[in-house]
Amino acid sequence: MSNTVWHGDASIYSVASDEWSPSSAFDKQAQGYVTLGTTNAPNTGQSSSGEGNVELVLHTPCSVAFSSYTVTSRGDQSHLAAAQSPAKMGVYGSTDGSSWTELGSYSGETSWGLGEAKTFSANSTLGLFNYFKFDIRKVSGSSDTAACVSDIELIGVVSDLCADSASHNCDGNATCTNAGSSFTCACNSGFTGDGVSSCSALTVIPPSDIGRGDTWTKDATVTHNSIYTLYKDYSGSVCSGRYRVKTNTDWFAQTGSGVAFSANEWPPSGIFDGNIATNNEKSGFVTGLPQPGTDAGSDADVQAILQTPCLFVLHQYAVQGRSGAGESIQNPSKMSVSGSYDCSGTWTELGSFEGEINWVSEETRTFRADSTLGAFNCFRFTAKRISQGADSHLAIGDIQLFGTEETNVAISYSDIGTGTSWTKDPSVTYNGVKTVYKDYAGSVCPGRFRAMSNVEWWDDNSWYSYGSAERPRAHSSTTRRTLGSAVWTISRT
Ligand SMILES: [Ca+2]
Ligand SMILES: [Ca+2]
Repeated sequence: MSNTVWHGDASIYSVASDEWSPSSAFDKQAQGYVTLGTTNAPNTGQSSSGEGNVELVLHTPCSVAFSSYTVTSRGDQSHLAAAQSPAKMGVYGSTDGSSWTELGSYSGETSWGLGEAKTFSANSTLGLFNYFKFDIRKVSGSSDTAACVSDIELIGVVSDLCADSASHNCDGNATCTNAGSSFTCACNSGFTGDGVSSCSALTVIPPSDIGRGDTWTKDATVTHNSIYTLYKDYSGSVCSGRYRVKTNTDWFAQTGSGVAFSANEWPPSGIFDGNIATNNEKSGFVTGLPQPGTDAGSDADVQAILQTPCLFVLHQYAVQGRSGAGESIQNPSKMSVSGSYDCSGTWTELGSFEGEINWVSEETRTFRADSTLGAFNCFRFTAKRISQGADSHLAIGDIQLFGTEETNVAISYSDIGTGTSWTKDPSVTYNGVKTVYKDYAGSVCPGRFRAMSNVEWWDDNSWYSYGSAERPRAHSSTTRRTLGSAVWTISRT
């Protein structure tokens, strides 16, 4: 990476063979890194009084302590090697890419030949690092010009704690990342936890066996933006019930709600069917009209809404592109996901991504959602850009939701005590009638339960106790005595 635009950078979608990108400084090849002229100011020559700031940064998967480094000038044109090579440079190390420790520097190197390699020393005692910054402050020529290096080589020792499971304590379902003299652990996609003591598997919805997009039922009685919806009933053990998908946009080869799917239809039910989106299988979604690319002036608003039969806390979501290398440009590069209750009222944004380009066929990318925002049963995925510059159809091959199902809890206790064991409490009234309470110490919703009514009950003979006759004469003995058997089912709203 670099803080300065480089020579020949023509496209964000690919690196040209003659491009002088930062990666060319670390490839052991003659092709090097060149900044884009003097348009980015800092490529200061010897005759200038100031200093430049061209940063060339390398992030390494292993941790490194290096004692020397070799800088090689460009090898194609001697007058450019003499003018553009770094005359003054600072070298820094970091474990996070933001906090830097100076490891070495040189200055006054104004004489560079064609493809000349010069070796400088660095302080290897300052520790292990994963980020290395080479800050070019002066170029070798007199005038301000582009800065160029053909290659930079680090010579030192390498530490890779993550290479051996005996040297780190990450969970088996976590990924280890070297960080200086230590390492970090993060649970893999589909798992949640601290990465060390636990990474527990998240629930996936819709379940992978819910059925391909063309097995869902078109339903003209429920519409979204005047477009019919599609549903599928699932009876498995995970989040069972009716799943419904809604979109606000016509899709490719769309047929009517009373008509069978066409051969090359791309319905929104294909987004949530767990099947790879392939031609003629109705297993993915493609819009009928072109949608904005990354070069467009404004975003699209292509909605794919999944209504789920259970309340679900979303931790992650996996987006899969459609099958076919040429079609991958249709995959979303920008998307957000929001949650709501019953697809009505307020939508809460749970996550988003942007700049996701260069998809390969059938690739899956997983993104994090904010699981602290609560449980929802409607999830709206809004696709805003496709993954190429120009407009084209937008495709979503599949989306899987990773999270936890929120189960309903019954507030119904056989051990709370019969109604006559509750305490009468004239200090708390309801419509002028005293109430009765019971302190419950069970595991679900422990604390004080209070029962109340707006009318006096049968045979209430004392404020202080229940009389033996305090029972309904004209009704079954359970009607009024067993206050503790009232049953409510609560769910989160
Ligand atoms: Ca090179
Ligand atoms: Ca699919």
